[in-house]
Amino acid sequence: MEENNLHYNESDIQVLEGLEAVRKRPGMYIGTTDVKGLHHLVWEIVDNSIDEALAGFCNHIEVIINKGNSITVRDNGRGIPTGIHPKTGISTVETVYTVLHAGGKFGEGGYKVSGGLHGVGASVVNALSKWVNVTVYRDGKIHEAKFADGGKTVQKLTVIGECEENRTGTTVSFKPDPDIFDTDIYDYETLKVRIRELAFLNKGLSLTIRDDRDDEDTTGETFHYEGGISEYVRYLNKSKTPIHEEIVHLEGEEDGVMFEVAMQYNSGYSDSIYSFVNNINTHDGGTHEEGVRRALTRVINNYARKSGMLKEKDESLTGDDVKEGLTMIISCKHPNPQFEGQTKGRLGNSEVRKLADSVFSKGFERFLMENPNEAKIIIEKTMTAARARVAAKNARELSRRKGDLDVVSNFGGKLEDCKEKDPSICEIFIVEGDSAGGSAIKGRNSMTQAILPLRGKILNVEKARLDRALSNEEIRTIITAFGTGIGDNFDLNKLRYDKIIIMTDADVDGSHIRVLLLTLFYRFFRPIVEAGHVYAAQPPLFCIKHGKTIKYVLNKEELNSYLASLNPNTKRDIFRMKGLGEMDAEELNATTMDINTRVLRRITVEDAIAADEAFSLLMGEEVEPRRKFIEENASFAENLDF
Ligand code: 1YM
Repeated sequence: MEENNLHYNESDIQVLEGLEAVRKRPGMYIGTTDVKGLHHLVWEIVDNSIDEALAGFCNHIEVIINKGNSITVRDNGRGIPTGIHPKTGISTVETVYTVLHAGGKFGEGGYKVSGGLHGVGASVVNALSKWVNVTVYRDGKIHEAKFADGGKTVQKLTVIGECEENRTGTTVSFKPDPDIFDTDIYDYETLKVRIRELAFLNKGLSLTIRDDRDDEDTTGETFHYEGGISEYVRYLNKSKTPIHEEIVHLEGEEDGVMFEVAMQYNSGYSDSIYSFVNNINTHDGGTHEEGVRRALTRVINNYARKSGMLKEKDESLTGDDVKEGLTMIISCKHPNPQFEGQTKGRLGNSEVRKLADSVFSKGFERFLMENPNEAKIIIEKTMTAARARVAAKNARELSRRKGDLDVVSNFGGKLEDCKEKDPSICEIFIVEGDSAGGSAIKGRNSMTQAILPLRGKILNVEKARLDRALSNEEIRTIITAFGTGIGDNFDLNKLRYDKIIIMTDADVDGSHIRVLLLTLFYRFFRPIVEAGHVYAAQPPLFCIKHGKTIKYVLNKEELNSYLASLNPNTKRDIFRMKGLGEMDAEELNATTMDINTRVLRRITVEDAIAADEAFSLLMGEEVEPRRKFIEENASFAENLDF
């Protein structure tokens, strides 16, 4: 046996040259030699087990990170064939592990549907490893082959023992070559996420992952989903609120192409649509996705019209309307997939478009017919999306006609923070406009007062469309500044300021911005409002000077009562105050910022609710009040970035 290994013949030399090519240009075969490439090796081996599972011979795959960051992959399939391969004259196991591109079809029947980014296989892993051991359980025997230093055979396939007649499978262990890879440390979480995904995508298959690097005795985690991609959809909707119980699951097959889709709507506004071909994520979509999207829009429109929910005069629902709040997994298994695009992330096979369309439309039509209650909920959801879209468009056009475009500009929030870190003495002023922002920065106490100037006034706080609101730079700046996080991660204890002070002009535009901010706070930071941290600065309308006294008052009533309190013979000057933007730093400080002279009004939850209601009206069902509101508040409506 030992002797055998030292004899190289003609074909051995060819093989070594092949593997040497892989070592010279590893990037060509596995993409990168960073941490991503390191993990890629695992998937190349796992892919062979997945193929065996898809062929119907394997139902359990195990991945173990061993001490020293070597990997073991084990399956209970038929075991790689152990006989002599007719073309190479060496065992099939050795052929698979040493001949480049030999991972494809050897045996009869069954097609390779899985496959990594580069469609390479076991021989590439061998070429890039310090050592590889392959053990095959087959025909009651345990066979073993060993390779080292970039794929050189150090032990030809040898029977090393016996096993039960019915025990079959393949176990492969390998240690990536540290000379090739930038890092040799495997990340459990990375492997686990993909293992779980593979379990979702291949129903009935059990996949186990275990980390043996520390001394603790772990059993690892096993993923197994009888429901396949339906359970994937349920998993993705776990932290959301589904609007119908049953997950729609449709599948079909034609000419060896398998197509499957699972979907469920939730009450949210964003969509999560993921598609896969042969277990690979097609992040740029392709024909399978196109077929489904087309069919979804068509079937929903047909049903909505037939059921009378959508009237003759109503516009058809768009592709965007029907995917609001939709969680969907599309999975296609294809014997000969054509991947297109820069990153090969799009399926190009044109016949799949028709298959996807027909499987989806037939199945989904039937689902709607058989589940009228769920159908109604789904159609209503898409019609609400359509109404929101139309309302937003109308609001824009209406104010555009009124020539109110000048107020449209971009925020670009830049926080001027305070130096003090103790939240209990810090305050943040959210200031309307750049010039007021500039004066506020000059006039502030920089130890305890932070300034966030808002440029223009586009704020996206469209009802609960959280993901879109988060794309607004201003809102992100506000979230960052507050420090509390939002949604599930919200933590009031992390609030970085004791007072959040909205500083806007005492005019119509100022009050609009205040409404927008309050709505934002009410929806995303309600506990901050409830705890009484939010204030509105009250810039004075009048200034009275008499002798050495300067007195600011908020309104006419206060002015009158103050004047009445003075000696009628006192000589006094009364000034009407300018807007925030026209005050210099000193004036701004004296009137609205200095804690000794300013007037703040604490915002109550009721104030915030009132602001929110103004929004709801705009987004609401009732057409007439909404039209009136938009007309009366054109510039306000225009400032909403729907
Ligand atoms: C831990 C890695 O490689 N399992 C595996 C691989 C093969 C088979 C079974 C298999 C395939 C076929 C017939 C066939 C492979 N065989 C080949 C080749 N696990 C792992 N399990 N019998 C067994 O495709 O017809 C390549 S991979 F080429 F030898 F058939």
